[in-house]
Amino acid sequence: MEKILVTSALTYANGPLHIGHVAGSYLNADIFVRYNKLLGNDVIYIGGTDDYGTPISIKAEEEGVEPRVIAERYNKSMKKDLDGLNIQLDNFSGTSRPRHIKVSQDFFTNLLEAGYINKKSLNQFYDEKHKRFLADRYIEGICPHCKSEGARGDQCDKCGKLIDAIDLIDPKSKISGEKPIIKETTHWYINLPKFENQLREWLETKKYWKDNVLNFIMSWLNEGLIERAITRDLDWGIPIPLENTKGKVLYVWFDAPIGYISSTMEWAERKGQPDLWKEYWLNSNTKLIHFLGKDNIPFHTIIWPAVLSKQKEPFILPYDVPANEFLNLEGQKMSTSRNWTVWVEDYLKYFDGELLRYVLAANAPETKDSDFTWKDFQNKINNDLNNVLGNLANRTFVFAKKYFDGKIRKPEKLSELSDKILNQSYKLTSYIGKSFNGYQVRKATKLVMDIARTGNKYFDETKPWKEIKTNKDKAEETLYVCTELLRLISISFSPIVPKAMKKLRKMMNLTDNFKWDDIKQVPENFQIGEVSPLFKKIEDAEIEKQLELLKAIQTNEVKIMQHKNEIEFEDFIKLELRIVKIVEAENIPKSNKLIKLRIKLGNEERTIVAGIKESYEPEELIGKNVAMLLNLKPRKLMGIESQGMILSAEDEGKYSVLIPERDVKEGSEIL
Ligand code: B3M
Ligand code: ZN
Repeated sequence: MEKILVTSALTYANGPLHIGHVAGSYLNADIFVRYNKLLGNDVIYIGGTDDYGTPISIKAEEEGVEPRVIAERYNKSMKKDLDGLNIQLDNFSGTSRPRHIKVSQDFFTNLLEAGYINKKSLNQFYDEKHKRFLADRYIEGICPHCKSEGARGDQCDKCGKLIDAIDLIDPKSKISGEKPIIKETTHWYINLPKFENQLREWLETKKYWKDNVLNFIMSWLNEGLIERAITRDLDWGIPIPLENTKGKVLYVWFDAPIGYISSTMEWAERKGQPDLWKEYWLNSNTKLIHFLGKDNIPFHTIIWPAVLSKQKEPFILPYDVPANEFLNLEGQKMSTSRNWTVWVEDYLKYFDGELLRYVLAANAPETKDSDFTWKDFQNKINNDLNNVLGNLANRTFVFAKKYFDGKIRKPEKLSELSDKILNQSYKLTSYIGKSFNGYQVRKATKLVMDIARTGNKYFDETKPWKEIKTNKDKAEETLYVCTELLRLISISFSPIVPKAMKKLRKMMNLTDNFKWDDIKQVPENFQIGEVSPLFKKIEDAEIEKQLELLKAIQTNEVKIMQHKNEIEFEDFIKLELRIVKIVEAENIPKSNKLIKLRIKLGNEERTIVAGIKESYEPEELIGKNVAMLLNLKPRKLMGIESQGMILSAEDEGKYSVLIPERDVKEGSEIL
């Protein structure tokens, strides 16, 4: 029995899950895990969200909420979407949880004490207007390596190279859009050159890694390793565990992989065996396998092993890093900011998760980028799952029910053809196993379909509908062979479409509790149970609808509404909402957004600063009864203390204050 620790890259919690995430690092991991569980290996599957870093804080600023709110929201929604796709992680954590913070700080301290971190002063881009250093995604420019536009301060999407922000050509602040100035700051660097020999030696033992991964690493090493900053000047992040370092946090890529460990700790704790994580992470027999997209390669194969190797405890290093290439959508690069993707949440409103699992497996971007198109989705479901596999099951079972009452015996002696077909298929299942083991789900998918195709051809050739009239045993033989093929499929296809295979097994009265080795347990007879179609075809109209939605979202006809975290009723009643009368209103000089209001309720008056100047002239507001939040902590805006907030609806930047539908007394409570 092998011990295997599988991880999926921790997804940034700055938006919901989309099919690019699924194809990049989740589905392939889930399939691998399911296969290994069938083999009886001791495998745990760990993941979670990457909660820090500029993707999350930028999103939070856009929404005007705390980054934690964003991180928690998407952590929850991703977990739900993964469940919807039957991707079963043993633990799904998030890096903003307290345990992770502590573990990450210890990792930093250990590395520092071991002498692999240097503190240095350096020049960095600084947004003068917003008085902030511009880390990572807060700055964009032209890539110094490949000269393509839109490179970010941490990495270039085009060539995948890591970037030192200061090297960006023609840099612009993401916050103000302006050219930043250069200012001195201090950061802590990991001394990668000092790891070079060690890393080269270690990588020598990794000749079995995928070519795309090895090529990437070698080009990196050959360019020479340099020291890399592992801290940032940001508010959102893990504070570095040193005195007098306020405002300095760990670089998100330093703490993120540590999330695999803290998530495993969380898992162990949930199981009531808090030390269980050590049996994986501190056990040289464990195979640590990181599933990820290609842009994450350098962090997992250079920096991460370096960091792991200098801890006080003997952590294992990655055994394999099967990185996938990218998935495009309808021939174009996926882009979440342009909404050019398929969100899992939306997908699940229309189709079963199993179907996506199949299509993404059949089309996995394993060795090169691949393309998801809705037309291809339909073709694969209709042709492969329905016409090939579903058809084999249906014709075999229906026939068996009709003429044999569902009871199919193994013939005393198989014909040469039947023998050949079965042997071939047993062999194919062992290739399928090898493909799973080698992270080749595309190939595994094709081989399963080959078995089903062979079955259909054999059915056609042996013509049981003819034989039944003259030679009933011959017909029964065909049914036996086809049912046996379906049994093989129900095991070997189950890592890819577990739910459908469960259904298939149920029709054959086979248990859910099976192992890969059961492939060899050839049954003497089958008893077919209730028969129903295994899959359903997808109509053209369903596909057209998806294409329309995709277009509509792009052209902004339909806005994807991103909902906030659920709250308790108790949270709601904490808000004191009332109707108040506006008695005075005046523009605030020098501000193009703010109006100063005086409001009255009963004998009480308050001052409010409201950001509605672009939508109202002050005079229009006087005398209106409007909705207000009273118990918001007072805030100073343009030097004026605002004692509450007027509620208004926003529509494309225009505000409309909320007015009760009938006349109500000022002070009336809003419930
Ligand atoms: N969050 C990048 C990504 O989502 C990053 C992965 C972290 S893995 C430790 O692609
Ligand atoms: Zn580049």
